Amino acid sequence: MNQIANTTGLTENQLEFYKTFGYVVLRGLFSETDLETIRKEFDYMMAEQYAHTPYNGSKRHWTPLMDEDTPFFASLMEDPRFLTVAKQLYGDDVLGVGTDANRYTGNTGWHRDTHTVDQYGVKFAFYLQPVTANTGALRVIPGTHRLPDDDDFVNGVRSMPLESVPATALASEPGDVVAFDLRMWHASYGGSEDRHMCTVVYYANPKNASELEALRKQGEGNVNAGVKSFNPRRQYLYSKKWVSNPHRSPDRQYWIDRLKEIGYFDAPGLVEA
Ligand SMILES: O=C(O)CCC(=O)C(=O)O
Repeated sequence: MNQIANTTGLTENQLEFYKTFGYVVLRGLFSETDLETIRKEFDYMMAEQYAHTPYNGSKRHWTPLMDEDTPFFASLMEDPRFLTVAKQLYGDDVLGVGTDANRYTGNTGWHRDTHTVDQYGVKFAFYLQPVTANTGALRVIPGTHRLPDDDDFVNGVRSMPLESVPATALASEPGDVVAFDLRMWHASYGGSEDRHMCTVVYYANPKNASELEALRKQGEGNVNAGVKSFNPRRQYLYSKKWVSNPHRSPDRQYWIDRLKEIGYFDAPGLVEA
């Protein structure tokens, strides 16, 4: 049900599964050749961004990978393997917002990727090492993308040992991609001190005043969660070059115009000064 080989779209069953449970696993989306390129670009950009604090396993490293010095990553938001699926899930006007790379260390606690259910979309996540339930695979609580904002639930989940929360672990091999709704509760347990993980993220286009406001706020949250927490060399999420859309991509131009109109780019530190 939740498996697929190289794809340019989800089947009806997979769509239904995602809508109901909030995730789908896409098996073998990347070829060996893709993975070789991904690893090269990953290593290059991590070294570039963290020359001032080389990785020692004590703190996660994170960096966006959206510019021409990592061309394969830069192409992923427009790659039909992701964009077609994102459009199926959230509509043709879905907004591509980011591609990043991470070196995770140890467990990741239970959380959602949005500050409110009014802000939602899909994260495609792929690990560059095999991960299983007790070695860092993404754990999800199926169906929780449908839960409202609920402090009691937050406190309950976070009051217990991470691994005792009832959840599904999405084991994966390099090349597999896990897609999940940003409102879904997720975590990971038992991962190595240097887990290489990358993401491609799309936001649903806001449909009303509260969704517009939620997306504006998310811009600020993204600066805090990214640039401020991890302190990479580049002190912004989007370069001037990216926003100039050098390849005249119609998809990217639509995203940029809409994100500007919404005020998402107004958050200080989001776009290169
Ligand atoms: O891989 C992990 O440890 C967690 C990933 C995660 O929480 C995320 O991508 O939001």
